Amino acid sequence: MTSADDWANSETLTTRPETDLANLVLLGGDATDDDEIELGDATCIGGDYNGTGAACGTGWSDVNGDGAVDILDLVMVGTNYDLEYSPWIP
Ligand SMILES: [Ca+2]
Ligand SMILES: [Ca+2]
Repeated sequence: MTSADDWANSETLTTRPETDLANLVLLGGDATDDDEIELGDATCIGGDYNGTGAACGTGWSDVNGDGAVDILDLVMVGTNYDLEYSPWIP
């Protein structure tokens, strides 16, 4: 429960502090978690096709995280094939 006293020492912020974000790397289709989208990723996904996800080294075959290993995961590999990273640029 709040009261007027709870806000007695409050102050409205007119500016917000800036926050530096770490570099983000977004890789769609890197099932093997080696920062490269290549044949091994497609092989991993193919090996668990119609499954719910399986380890591929330190990666995971369900690359889009929807709980199913299917064509959508392979599409991610195909879309980003031969890429090494995909830096996020705000
Ligand atoms: Ca990979
Ligand atoms: Ca999936």
